Amino acid sequence: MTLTVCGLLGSPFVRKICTQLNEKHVPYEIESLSPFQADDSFTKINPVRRIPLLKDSDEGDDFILPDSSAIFHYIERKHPEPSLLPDSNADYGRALWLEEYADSEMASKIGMGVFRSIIFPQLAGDAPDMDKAMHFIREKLPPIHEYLEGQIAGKTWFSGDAFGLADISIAVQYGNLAFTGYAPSADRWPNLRAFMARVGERESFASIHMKAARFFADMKKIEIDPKEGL
Ligand SMILES: N[C@@H](CCC(=O)N[C@@H](CS)C(=O)NCC(=O)O)C(=O)O
Repeated sequence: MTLTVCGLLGSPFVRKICTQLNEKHVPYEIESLSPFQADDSFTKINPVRRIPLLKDSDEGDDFILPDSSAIFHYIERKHPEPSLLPDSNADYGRALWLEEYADSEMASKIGMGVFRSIIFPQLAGDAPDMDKAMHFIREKLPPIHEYLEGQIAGKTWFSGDAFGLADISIAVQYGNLAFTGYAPSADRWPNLRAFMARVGERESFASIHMKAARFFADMKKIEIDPKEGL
């Protein structure tokens, strides 16, 4: 049995799957695949041309699954222990909602707004677009931090008693913010920052996050005056 996660480690969706597999101690391989450079065969596998993809040798060469949500639930079914889905119906529902919130709202504001503005120009040898990134940090991200601060207040994990789907989906998005040098203010959103510190202590998350961080280590980062309370 060989599982292969295809994509780039800079993608939060790829690291979501790596973190899940690490939690379960399921061995896997990583195959580098850039959605921006892949040939036409990629469109046949995933018509929206996004990473990650998952290959599973048990299912034959034709089985290549797109989308981190489809992949996550496929892996939960194939390797149920330890479960990363909550037991109670309410917590299960909440975990699905928070996954969706992270994958859509957070990814669009963090990924498209901040990460791409800082990292993509530098990959091409250009200066980062600090103005665009700061616009998103000032105007678009505070409501996200505020909502999540309320959701995690008084709790260890976002949904249920154990680390799982919601926590991973949210943490990998904040991971991409960390690559740009920005983290939400600990004074303004203390519970959120404490959550990120807890996740950062987990080997499953930290090992793959640190591996990805090495790609961005030498790049210019965002610097914010703490007085701004961002
Ligand atoms: N809903 C998808 C989103 C995946 C996604 O947006 N991946 C990004 C990389 S972080 C991508 O492949 N982008 C390619 C593009 O925008 O052309 C999932 O959960 O896998």
